Amino acid sequence: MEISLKDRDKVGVQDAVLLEDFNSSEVFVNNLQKRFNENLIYTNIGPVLVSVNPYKDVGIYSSQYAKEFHKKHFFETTPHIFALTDTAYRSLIEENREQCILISGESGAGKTEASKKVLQYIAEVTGSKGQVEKVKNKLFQSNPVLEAFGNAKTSRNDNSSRFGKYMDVEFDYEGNPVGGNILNYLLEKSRVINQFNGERNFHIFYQLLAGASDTMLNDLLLKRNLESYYYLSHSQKGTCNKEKSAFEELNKALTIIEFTAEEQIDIFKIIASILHLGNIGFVEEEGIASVNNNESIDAVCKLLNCDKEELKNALTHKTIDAKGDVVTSPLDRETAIYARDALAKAIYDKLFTWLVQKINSSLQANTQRKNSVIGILDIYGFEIFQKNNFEQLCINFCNEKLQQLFIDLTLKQEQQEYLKEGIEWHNIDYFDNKIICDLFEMKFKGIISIMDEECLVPGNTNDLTLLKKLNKNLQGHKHFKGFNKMLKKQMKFENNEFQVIHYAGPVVYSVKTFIEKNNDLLFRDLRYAMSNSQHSIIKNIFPKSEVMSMRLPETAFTKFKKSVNDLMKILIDKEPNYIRCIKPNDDKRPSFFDVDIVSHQVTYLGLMENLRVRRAGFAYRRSYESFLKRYKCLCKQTWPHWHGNAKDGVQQLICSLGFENDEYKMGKTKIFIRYPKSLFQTEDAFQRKKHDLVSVIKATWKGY
Ligand code: AD9
Ligand code: MG
Repeated sequence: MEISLKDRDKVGVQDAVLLEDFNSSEVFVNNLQKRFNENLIYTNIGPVLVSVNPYKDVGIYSSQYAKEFHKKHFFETTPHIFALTDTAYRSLIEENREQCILISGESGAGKTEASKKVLQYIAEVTGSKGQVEKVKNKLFQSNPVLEAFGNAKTSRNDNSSRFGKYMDVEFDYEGNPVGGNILNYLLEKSRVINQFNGERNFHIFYQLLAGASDTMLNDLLLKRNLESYYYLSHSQKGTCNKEKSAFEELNKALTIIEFTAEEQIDIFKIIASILHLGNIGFVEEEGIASVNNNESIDAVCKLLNCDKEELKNALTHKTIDAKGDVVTSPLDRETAIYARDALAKAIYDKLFTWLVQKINSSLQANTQRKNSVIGILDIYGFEIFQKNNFEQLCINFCNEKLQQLFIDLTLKQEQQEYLKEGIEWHNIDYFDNKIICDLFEMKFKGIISIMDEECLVPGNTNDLTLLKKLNKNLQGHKHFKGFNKMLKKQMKFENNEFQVIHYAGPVVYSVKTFIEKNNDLLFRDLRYAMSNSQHSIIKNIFPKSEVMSMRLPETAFTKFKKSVNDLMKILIDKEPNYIRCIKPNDDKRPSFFDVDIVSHQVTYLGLMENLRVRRAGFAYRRSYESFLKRYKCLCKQTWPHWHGNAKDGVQQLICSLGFENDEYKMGKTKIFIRYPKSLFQTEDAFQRKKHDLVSVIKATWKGY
């Protein structure tokens, strides 16, 4: 680690634990800014890596650059994503400890780019023969596929991932990648039918229309212009050349991941059918809807290989099976549109999960042996918008769970290091957000239970009855606030809203559409029609067994809660490596650091808490060998060579430097230094000495 005297003022410290004032977020942000201005986008907080998105090429990801980090100790390099990945990789290979790399941050902060750099580094330092190369290629190519179907342009990010992703990379005993597995979370399927101003639908729709040949478009019954399709007509228009080459790349990637030619055609038929589905209109007579556009429904039926009359009926009727009494009733126009949109969303969502499963079967390692794993998590960060809805509640719940894991693992890790080194451990005071996780997860009385009850219990329930129930049950909870008529003036929210005080701060949620989104209903008639389709993928993703099942379907939030809890079980057994991504401004502008925007993220990423925990004990620790190697020139007894063991050498060195007893502790393999000041003084002395030594050498040379 280099902390040269003159650089410190200009470029800040590369590890925030070395900041004199570790309680001030101002000082912390200022340090990030200094570094950012010098194109130093990475800073450590101990082992945690903070990354500030430069929005430009800073030239630090070449193969040559990667080699600089290989097999170097974490402390010997500058903070970098390659350094973090190298540490994780070596712990896996040398110490057989399974790893996970947890990447968080808000939209546009650079999470997905970071996950690609992690993969890049792994590819750089591992073998390149036959099967290994093939696996690496597939791991890489899974990205363009998932991004085509799972990413979209939003106001925050032109290539925003609209799903959460956890990817395991499996390694054999030689440390080469031999397989992988991907888990996907909560795709934002509502984007298929509607997009906000200036945003777009998922990339694939534009890629298909721009990139498909005329013959292919003809076969899919499509026209090239976006305006022809209702589901695209509101979205911002895209640039054709980029979409065209992306479509080519997608086709190549699908082939590398071993999707057959038929499967590829079948996937595009589904995408086309969704566009046609959106164009199906309805007319209403005496409250009864009927399809008014035969061309579109014909196209859907042809592409999905399903029966026209059956689909027409399913779009305009609803069958309810109440204890054996089967009743079919017609829908009005509004409900028919709702049913049509629900079908489009369900098809897209299920297609996405099917794609992930297909990728997984292609990535499966062809060995029975248990391989070791590095998991990479690229998941939505904490969201606080002007209007927060059901989706934000799910996402923020997930972030509470990740924070819980973070506390658990970081404190545990810190404690384990002290134990391992034989240093006394004092309990650290921190905010435990378990109380907020419980607010969501408590049986019967938690937010999720109450929502399920309102959704699943038959009766006259709606968003407002749900809110009433939440208020009644959770009133008085320290982290929940319902609307209070008496305090109306003081409250900063409306009577259809409630507030959760998250670990990262208070967030107001509107209950509007909560019931609909949690129910996530697709009428049985439509599921039935899909399960009768002869299209190879559709009949697979709408299995008959599910349609016939009489069990009440799980609600969206409960399903999500289960998948998040499964994820926690996977992560808890692994050694965590954290990358906290920050975006420097809201305009995707290079070289512009907005202090307010960064400070906000520093708070809800929990970075100050993180720094405090790290500093509660010893700010700095280093192995005896590397400490001695760097500073031995500062003591007569250790310079130029120390012949005893490194620990004794460091003891000598420390004594001659005049460290007080409470300033440091000697562990089994490392020295622990309490205050950065002591380290800085040592470093400054070292820099002066180095300068003197260089002058002596130069003078000696001149003499020759
Ligand atoms: V979202 O939650 O999926 O909307 P991410 O994933 O956090 O978001 P992403 O990785 O997609 O953000 O980064 C957004 C953009 O920032 C990229 O398209 C790049 O243009 C830019 N970026 C991110 N990281 C880097 C980097 N290390 N160097 C240069 C970067 N540019
Ligand atoms: Mg992303």
